[in-house]
Amino acid sequence: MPTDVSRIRTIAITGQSGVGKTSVADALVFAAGGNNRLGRVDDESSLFDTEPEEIRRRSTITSSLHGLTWKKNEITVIDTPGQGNFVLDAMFTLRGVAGMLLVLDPGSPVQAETIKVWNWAKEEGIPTIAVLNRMDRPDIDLDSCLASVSESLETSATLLHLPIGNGEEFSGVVNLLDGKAYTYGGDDGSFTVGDAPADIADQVELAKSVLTEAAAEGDDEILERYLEEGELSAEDVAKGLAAAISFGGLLPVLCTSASKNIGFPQLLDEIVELLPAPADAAAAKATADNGDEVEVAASASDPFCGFVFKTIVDPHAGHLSVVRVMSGTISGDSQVINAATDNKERIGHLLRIDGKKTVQVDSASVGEIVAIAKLKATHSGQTLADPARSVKIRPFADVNPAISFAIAAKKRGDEDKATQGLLKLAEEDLALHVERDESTGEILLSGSGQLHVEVSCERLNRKYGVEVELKAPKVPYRETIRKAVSAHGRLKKQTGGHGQFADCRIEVEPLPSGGGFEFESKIVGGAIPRGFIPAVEKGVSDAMKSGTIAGCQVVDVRVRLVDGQYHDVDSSEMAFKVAGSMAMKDALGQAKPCLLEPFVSLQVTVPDECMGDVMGDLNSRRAKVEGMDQSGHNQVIRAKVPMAEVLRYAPDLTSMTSGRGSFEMGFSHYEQLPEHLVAKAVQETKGGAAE
Ligand SMILES: Nc1nc2c(ncn2[C@@H]2O[C@H](COP(=O)(O)OP(=O)(O)O)[C@@H](O)[C@H]2O)c(=O)[nH]1
Ligand SMILES: [Mg+2]
Repeated sequence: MPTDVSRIRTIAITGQSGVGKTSVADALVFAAGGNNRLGRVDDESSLFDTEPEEIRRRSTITSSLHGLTWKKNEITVIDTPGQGNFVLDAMFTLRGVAGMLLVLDPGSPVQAETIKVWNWAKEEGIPTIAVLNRMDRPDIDLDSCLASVSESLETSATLLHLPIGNGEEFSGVVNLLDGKAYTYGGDDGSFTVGDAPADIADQVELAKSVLTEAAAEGDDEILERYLEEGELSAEDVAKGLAAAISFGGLLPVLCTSASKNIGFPQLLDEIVELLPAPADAAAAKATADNGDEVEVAASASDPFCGFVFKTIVDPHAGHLSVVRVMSGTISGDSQVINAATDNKERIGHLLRIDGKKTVQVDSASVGEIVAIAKLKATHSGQTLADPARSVKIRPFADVNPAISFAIAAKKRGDEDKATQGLLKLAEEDLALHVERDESTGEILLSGSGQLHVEVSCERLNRKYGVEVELKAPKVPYRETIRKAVSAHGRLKKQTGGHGQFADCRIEVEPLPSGGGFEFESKIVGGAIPRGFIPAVEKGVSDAMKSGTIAGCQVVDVRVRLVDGQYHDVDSSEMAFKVAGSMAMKDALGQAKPCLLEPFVSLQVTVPDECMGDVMGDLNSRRAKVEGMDQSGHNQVIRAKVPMAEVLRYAPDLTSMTSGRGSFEMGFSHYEQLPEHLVAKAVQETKGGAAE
């Protein structure tokens, strides 16, 4: 039986670290009868935190999915990481869902990661319900908690359910919309439904009027009615609420305690009530084959289109592409097109993912999330489509890594295995980048922070059996010259039979920055036969691979071959290559060589109050600040900074701004390295990595 599309809900559970997201996810599955005991992160029985790296840290690292059925609705919940190093995974997850549960902790102030996910959800137009979890904490001041959430998230955080009992006494909730009280006896999840306790009647009235007013503000027509009549029908309240939630003007707040197992059936009811079925979600932006911007409506009768928002690579189970069906239906044993590459892909098994388990399904319809096994040429962020309508859903935005390390395999000869394993991890983890730096020859592993890169190495070892060490990457210094010179290279060897002879004279001069390498021949009258001239050029460029100061690539040089000699028998391409190389080495020695260092363009976004610290710090890093712009409560600083000074910028910015700053960085240009830093750079370059 295909699922009724109005009964599908797909929900990302987000929020900063430690608020109880994973515990809430487990409690939802338990409340729906999807698990016969309540999974708990603390005793390693969570259905969501199952990877050894997560269990060891008691902290989610990658998103994980589980399906559940609630009153005939098929709900998929996706638990996401909240820790700053991993929170980007929540951003990708939001492209797979139609609703979000933002988990908050009444005892800990809103941090940067919560603000980030909230803003992402608003950008994506994903309606959100907040869950105030950990309501069993002692001494909760609910009013100031809601006020501070409202201020931090620039919305109106409004109770939809009022808690019964404070702290240890927290024992249930009153639904302000229908006035019913849900009271729990113990922590087995059982509850009774009745009237609100008399001693909180005033509180209920007050909270109800706050809610009504907030709902009225969601819709102009309803607001008018409210102002005229002073009250609203239940229907109007529901309509106003839905409108206010849809644009983020109101954040409805429910109360739970995951450890006491209170409030989850009521939360499930509200998920169904307030969060949209994917078929009600806004049409997705896409590009047609001819480049036109089009929209893909969540329609069951249109051809199939699916967005791959997650990839799972398991050394045993293989490659799973997790797809949100954007339109139509997909069935096993069918054929689709990868719209990003135009490759055909054969669909074999379709799977539903429940934590670590998978269950085979026959088909998936619009709005559902389904995993497709063994699509080797399809990656996260790509679109699969019916060949009849090949459209590309807006891909993921590129992620700029914040920190890079050079890796070295602990066991010699394991380099290749390490690189292959890391590339597989990067398929699952879009914030992880693996590349070879051509100028230093190092394999660079880049990610969102040191912890992210370290955890990735742990996973590499566990999943692919390779141990690697992390080192600060070498700065790719270069060399150039500052003076025009003439130089000479001559090879003359007589060994037994026929010998080796070549002779060349060159003139070498500096080119402006970015000029690269130019070579021209001024040979006239056949002083060197034409056929040998490319060999001279090859010799010259070989010599430039290793400069005289630190052995770095030499750049920004023009070389003219002006004269030479050859011998009918003893000259060869090899001999001229050697002579060219000798001439260039001679030139580099005399031409006042110097070291060049790479600069990056850096754009830092920080709250106004952190501006002074961040600017002072940038100055100490030899930054050249180019400008500052105001953006809301933030300042955006643009600067050019030596790469050597910002190899570890991410953790420093995090600590200067308590996690509220962010930055983007990209290569800019090369400049001469100041004299007083040359010795250190030479030592780092010649004697292994920095530090
Ligand atoms: N007291 C209390 N502790 C909770 C509650 N929910 C979760 N925790 C605990 O908070 C810690 C972090 O929970 P977890 O679900 O991993 O948080 P996450 O980082 O947001 O996923 C764990 O030790 C949980 O047992 C709650 O409602 N009350
Ligand atoms: Mg978690």
